[in-house]
Amino acid sequence: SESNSESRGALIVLEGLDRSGKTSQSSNLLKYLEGLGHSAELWRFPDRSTDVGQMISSYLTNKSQLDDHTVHILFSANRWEKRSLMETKLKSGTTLIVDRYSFFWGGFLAPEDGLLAPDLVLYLDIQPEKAAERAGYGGERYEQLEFQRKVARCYEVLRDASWKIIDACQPMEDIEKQLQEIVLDCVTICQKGKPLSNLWS
Ligand code: 2DT
Repeated sequence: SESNSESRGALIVLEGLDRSGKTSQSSNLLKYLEGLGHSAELWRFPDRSTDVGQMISSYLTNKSQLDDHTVHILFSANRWEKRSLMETKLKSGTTLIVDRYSFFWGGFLAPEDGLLAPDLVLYLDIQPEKAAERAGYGGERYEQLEFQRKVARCYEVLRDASWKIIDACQPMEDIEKQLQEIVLDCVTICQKGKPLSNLWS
């Protein structure tokens, strides 16, 4: 269709264990793209500002108890809440740098079917033991070595050949440079009109 050749922003996702450096590198990337004159925004999931996001947040901070399946569906619902805004932003030419998206833990469940597929997934690769040595796991429910080990195994199952795996134990500036190069390629391809697609389709 005609819209397939329209310029748009890129959907760029950073994944990795807690303390792998996603949040710092996401904001570096935002500054980098803005510095080049691109329209870009930083998003993160869970987005704790929505109603569903607040339920997730109170679960993560141990203020409420929820069954695992319920939590997974809430994480998914939280992405659905933002789907149409996401599409609008991308189509209006804004690149989204997303600090975690659909791949963490239960990301292969049926409720994810139909969410927008990232143009790029950057995986900041770190051993759970190394991540745990870094300052301050924040004390949330999932920020424990045993759980992070399970998450690392989940990522191994979920990730495919299209993911860019970055060694998260390199000096920060080196990581930053590698990310910039890959992201700029992706943004350029999307500007040229790469069609949007859905996850798992
Ligand atoms: P932050 O510390 O980045 O706010 O993440 N999580 C996240 C899931 O279990 N499923 C999901 O789909 C997403 C997006 C990972 C808070 C925690 O939420 C977890 C860490």
